Parts: sequence; C-alpha cells; structure tokens
Amino acid sequence: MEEIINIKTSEPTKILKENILEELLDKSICLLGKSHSHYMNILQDLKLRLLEQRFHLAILGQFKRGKSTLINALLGESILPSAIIPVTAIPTFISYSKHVSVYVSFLNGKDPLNIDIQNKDQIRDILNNYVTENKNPNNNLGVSKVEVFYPVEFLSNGIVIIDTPGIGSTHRHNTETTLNFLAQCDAALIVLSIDPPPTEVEIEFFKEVCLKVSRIFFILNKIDYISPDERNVAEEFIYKVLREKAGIKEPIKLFSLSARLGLEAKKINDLQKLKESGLYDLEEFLKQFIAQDKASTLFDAIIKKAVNALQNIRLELELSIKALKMPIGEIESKLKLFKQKTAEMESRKDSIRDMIAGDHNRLLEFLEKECLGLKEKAYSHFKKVVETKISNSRAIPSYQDIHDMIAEEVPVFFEHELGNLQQTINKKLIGIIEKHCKILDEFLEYIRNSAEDIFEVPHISNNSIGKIELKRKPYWITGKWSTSEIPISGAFLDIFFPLSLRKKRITKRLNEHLEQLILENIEHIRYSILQNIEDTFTHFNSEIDKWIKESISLTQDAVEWAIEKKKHKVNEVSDEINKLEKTNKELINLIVELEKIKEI
Ligand SMILES: Nc1nc2c(ncn2[C@@H]2O[C@H](COP(=O)(O)OP(=O)(O)OP(=O)(O)O)[C@@H](O)[C@H]2O)c(=O)[nH]1
Ligand SMILES: [Mg+2]
Repeated sequence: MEEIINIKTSEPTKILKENILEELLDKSICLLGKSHSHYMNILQDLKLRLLEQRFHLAILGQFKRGKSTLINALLGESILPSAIIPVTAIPTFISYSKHVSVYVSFLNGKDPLNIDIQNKDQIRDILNNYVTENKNPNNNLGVSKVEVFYPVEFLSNGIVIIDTPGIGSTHRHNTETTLNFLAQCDAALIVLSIDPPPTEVEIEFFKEVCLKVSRIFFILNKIDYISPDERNVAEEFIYKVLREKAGIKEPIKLFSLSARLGLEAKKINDLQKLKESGLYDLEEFLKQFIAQDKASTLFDAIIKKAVNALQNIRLELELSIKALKMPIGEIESKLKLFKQKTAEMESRKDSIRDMIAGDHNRLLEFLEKECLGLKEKAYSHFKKVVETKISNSRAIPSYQDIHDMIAEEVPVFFEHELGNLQQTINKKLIGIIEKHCKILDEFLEYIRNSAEDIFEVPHISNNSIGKIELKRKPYWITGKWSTSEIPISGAFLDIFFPLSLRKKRITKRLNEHLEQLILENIEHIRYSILQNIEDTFTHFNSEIDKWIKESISLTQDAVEWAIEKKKHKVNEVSDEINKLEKTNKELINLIVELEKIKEI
C-alpha cells in the first residue's frame, strides 16, 4: 500500500537536457572567444556550476537503525563504521571523485587534514579514528566535519550523502543540531527499523522534521528479520504511527528494505538479490527524484543567466553595427546624449542603494530585538530549570550537579533557538533580496531601453538578472555552546546558614552565573547570524555595482569601439559590419536553442 509521489521528469531526459545545455554553453564560449572575455568568463562559470551541482541528501534516524549500513549499501562497500553500539558521532559527507580521499575539518581553526587513500580499508580506519564515539569520545579531537570522496556511479550525478549521528543517543542536543542541519539539506531519508518499532523520541523527532523539510522519505530497515507477511503488517503499523502519532498529513513514501542484504548483493554483483533486498527500488527512486529536483531549480537558473549574457552581447553588437553605419558626427552626439542620461541615472542608483541600506539596517535592528527577547526567554527558562531542581531536591544539590544539568540543557535550548531564528532571518533575507532584484531589473531595463532609443537599435527582448542564490553548503555546528563552571568563591560559607537562607544564597549565585552564561550563548547566536546577514549584503551590493556598471559600460564601449574604427580604420568598416552581423545571427540561434531546452 505504498503511496505514490509522481516523478514527472525521467533520468534520461534530465541527462539529455544537461548535455544539450553543456554543449550550448561550449558553443557560446567558442563563439565569443577572447573579444568578449567578460561574458566568456560568465558562461564558463555557469558551465562549472552545471557540472558541479550538488544535491544534499541527509540520512537520519535514531541510533542503531542502520543509517551507516544503508549508506554502505548505496556505495556498494563497507566504508562507514557500523556496529551494535552507537557509532557515528560526527557527520560524514560522501561525494563523488575519481580519486579516493578523506578530508577532515576541525573546530577552532585547526588546519584540516587531506588524506589520499591507497586502499579501501584505510578509509575505514581513518573514519573509525575521527567519526566514532569509541575512538573520538565527546569529540575530543575537535573534528567539525569529515568528507569522503569516492568513485561510485551512484554519486556521479552530484549527490552528496550525509551520514549523521543518531538522534536519541548519548547527547540530547544531537536532535536539535540534526534539525538545524536538516533545514539546509535538499532532502532526507529517515531510517526506521523493524527491531525495535519507533519510540516516543523518534515520533517527536518526525514531527519536528516535518516542520523543517518538505522532502522526507522513510526507510523501514532490517526486513531480513521478518517474513513477507509480517512485513505487510509492519508497514501498515509504520504508516499508522506516522499518520496518527506523528501527524504527517502529506503522502508518505516508505521503502522497506534490508541494508545488510543490499550491501551483500552489491558486493557479489547479484541484481536479483539486490531487488529482493528492496535497495534497488530505493536507488531507482532516488536517482529520478534527484534528477527532477535538480532540473527544476539550478538548471533553469543557469539557462536564464546564459540567455541574459548572450542578450547583452547582442545589444553590444547591435550598437556597434549601428554606430559603424552612422555618420561620425551623429554617433558622437548620440554618445554624448547617452552619457548625459547615465549621469542623471546616478541619483536613481543612489536611491536603490539607500533602499537596500534601509532594509539592511532594519534587519539588523530586528536581529537585536530578537536577541533581547531571547535573553528574557532564556533567563526565565533556565531559572525555572534550576529552581525546580533545587526545590525538588531534599538535600541541596551540589554545584557540580547543577552545573551538569545546565550543561546538558544549554545546547538543547540554544540549538533550538538558533535554528528558529536562523529560519526567520533567512526568510526575511530572501524577501529583501527578491524585492531589490525586481527593482534592479527595472533599472537595468531602463538603461537598456535608453541605449536602444538613443541609438535607434532594434529592441532586444526583456531579460532579468534572475535570483541571487543564498544557498550555501549545509554545515553542521558542533561543540560551541558556553557552559562555563559556576564560580563558587565564598560558597564554603553557605554551610553556616540555615537551610532556607542557604537555598537563597545558592539561587542568587546561580542567577548571576546564568545571566553570564545566557549572555555568552546569545552573543554566539547573534554573531553567527550577523555574519550571515553581512556576507549576504556585501555580496549583493557588490553584484549590484557590477550589474549597473556593466550595463552602462556595455553601451559606451560598443559605441566608442565603433568610433575608433571609423576614425582610424575606415577600410575595415564594411568587413567588421559583416562579421558582427554573422555573430549576431549565431547568437540569436543559440538563444533560441537555449530557450527550447526548457520545453524538452
Ligand atoms: N539484520 C540486519 N542488521 C542490520 C541491517 N542494517 C544494519 N544492521 C545492523 O544494525 C547495527 C547498527 O547499524 P549501523 O549502520 O551502525 O547503525 P547507525 O544507524 O549508523 O547507528 P549510529 O551510527 O550509532 O547512529 C549493526 O550491527 C548493523 O550490522 C539490516 O538490514 N539487517
Ligand atoms: Mg552510524
């Protein structure tokens, strides 16, 4: 009784489209050559992004459900450590490369390790050393992330699989860290297993996950433990739990499989066994799903940007042709007029910048306000936690006990708040950028129209700069929350006070400590979000300057070039006109073909 999610685009079509796009980009780059090096670089960048596009697929679930084994099965090799005790403690990113290597990044700016791998056993040893709770307890080595580059066909289409620490294992805050991480991924596979059935912790986790990502698929692992009849019962049960307990309303896609049998089948290259294991269906589904997803987002953006670049060159060519054909006096006076017009545009440019600066400042004010609110919220939360602990204990708990309790609660609370605030700010950022992209589009259109009107060249169809991408590589933040020790100077005097006064003294000392601790952690949240805002605006402002400058200089350069030709190389003028007209025709064809790809 699987529910079906329609996949509209098939994998072969996607590959075909990608190949055509790559070919057209190559043709455009060739056509432009060195004479338009600026646009050639833009197109080369687009091609690189097309080839490098990534799809981040996170594998999540409670500890010991078989996440790492499932990834090994997808890779066809036992690369990631798996065992009967909780294993994975650090997220591991696995992506395609012809050569096998492992890259280990550390917290606190320590130099990363880049290890070339000679044989596969070596990868297992390295991963064992860095990502497992056993060899790297409490992340004593300060690892932030491990990346494995591995030559397997399944990854060759740009999929990055991410193995994550199990939720509900030793560290409660893993759940919050996982949720924050998840919001940055493209899709997630949640691994459940036959043995044991979903726990309360898992169900709570599913609820939260559904709020953060829309593309989640479920895996019911370890079906080798049961018969086919029992499997139907188990599936019905899982659907019921997901619907009724986790409250999932959307269609649920569930794959029952045995990662262990799938891995064995891959190792002996047995397709029949692979199908029986259930892994085959999952792989086919993922390939199609990822192809469709990538096709619909980045792909369209690349086409749009390529068309935009080619249209700009067309305008430049049209201007040069027109200028070459015009009497020199007339073209010079038109150029003068255009320069006057662009000088007038300065004030409009300034007002766009002012509007952006205004939104930038308002967003920073919003962040400050949210942090203030968060301070109040954190203070009353932790005060309650500490007071409950003190009033519930018959004997007064030791400072160490209280510190341990706070240290456990700090990452859970702040991780959650960081995730929420990040999500709110990102939404606002995207809104601001989109709004200004529209305004800017209108302005660039105005510059183009002015050039077209003044020089009387044919109108070239509208195009827009498209969306600026805010998406970054997903990052997993580990071990950064402040849980400093409670200062206990003077605490020895406590014992001389009666119990009620003693409790008061302790509560007062703790409140002071909490205040400090909350300030430090909120500053951490504030700083990391502030960095994101500043980076985005810096990047956006510099892009804007570039776009405006390009649009203006494009016209001036094209006309000035023609004036030079007419003044100093009169005999080459008619050859130049022919050459430019030929290139212009070829550009029109390329634009038509690029736009046709969308319809395939
Ligand atoms: N029978 C059976 N056992 C499996 C299957 N998949 C995984 N296991 C076993 O389950 C145990 C846990 O597997 P792991 O892959 O380490 O699980 P994990 O979810 O990555 O665990 P953590 O990293 O600790 O969160 C190991 O002993 C695996 O051999 C399966 O399909 N069938
Ligand atoms: Mg694991």
